[in-house]
Amino acid sequence: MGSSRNSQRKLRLDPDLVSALRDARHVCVLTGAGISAESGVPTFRDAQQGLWAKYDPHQLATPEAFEENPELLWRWYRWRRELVAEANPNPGHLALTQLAELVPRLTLVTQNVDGLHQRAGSHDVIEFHGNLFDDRCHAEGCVVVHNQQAAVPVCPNCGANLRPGVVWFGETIPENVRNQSFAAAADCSVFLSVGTSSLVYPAAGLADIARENCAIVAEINPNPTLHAETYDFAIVGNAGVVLPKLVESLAT
Ligand code: BJW
Repeated sequence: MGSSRNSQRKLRLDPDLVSALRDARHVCVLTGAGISAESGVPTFRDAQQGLWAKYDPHQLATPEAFEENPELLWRWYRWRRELVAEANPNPGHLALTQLAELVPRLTLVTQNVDGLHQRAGSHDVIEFHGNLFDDRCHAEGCVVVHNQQAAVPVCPNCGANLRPGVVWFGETIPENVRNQSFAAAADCSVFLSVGTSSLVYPAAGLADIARENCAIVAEINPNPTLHAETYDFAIVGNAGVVLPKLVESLAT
């Protein structure tokens, strides 16, 4: 694991980040698919497995793809539901629950739809891109509980196709979710960007909001992103290793 504070502060990285966290009034954490990688959930931009290797997730995760071939999308999402149901939270998820106990305030915003933060014990998680296990009416947007086994389930209220309760490309982030996340990024004193490629907006813009409001921004990722140079810290390593170490340093 290595790390680098912008410009000259390379060698004093971790102690500086630990003391920033120690002094923090409000920590905002944005997580992406990388934090669940160590639970065995493939990241969004990894090569997909098996049957799905031939599909580009960018092309599948759109309302247009669903409207063109809802059965294909349901097969993709059912496969992912099964995969996530068999996965367990890892030390990265668990460390964030501990971090929440060690700082005055922590807001956890996740782009992940897998629910692993909640299963690890995190509370009030803001699910920026929805939840894999919700079913929503594609026409009206309401979440529906049902026990249909059909290849493409339908809304019991209006007969439109049901779809997974996630946010696809070209769809807007629910207003309350967006507002809460933007407010937390603007208010926090430390912002941690964990396991995300920071390619997808508006989530990727949260770190910029934090920086514009004078927060210390740190990235944790084994592969530094294009944004890393502009952040205060870029810790190169797996979330499941770095986050427990950060928490351990903070607690001692
Ligand atoms: C590890 C690790 C380990 C590995 N430890 N790390 C402004 C500029 C440009 C474009 C836009 C813009 N505003 C809006 C857009 C359009 C679009 C967009 O951003 N496109 C870009 C691709 C350019 N955004 C939208 O459409 C959004 N809607 C919107 O903005 O509405 C207003 C609007 C509408 C229309 C036009 C314009 C504006 C909605 C975005 C919805 C994204 N949805 C998805 C799918 C969810 C459902 C599903 O799961 O199927 O969300 S896409 C996918 O990407 C998923 C993820 O949450 C999201 C982010 O991916 P993430 O988490 O970063 O994963 P990866 O795989 O990319 O990266 C993993 C990282 O982990 C890597 O860096 C690894 O190195 C790292 N890693 N092991 C730590 N052990």
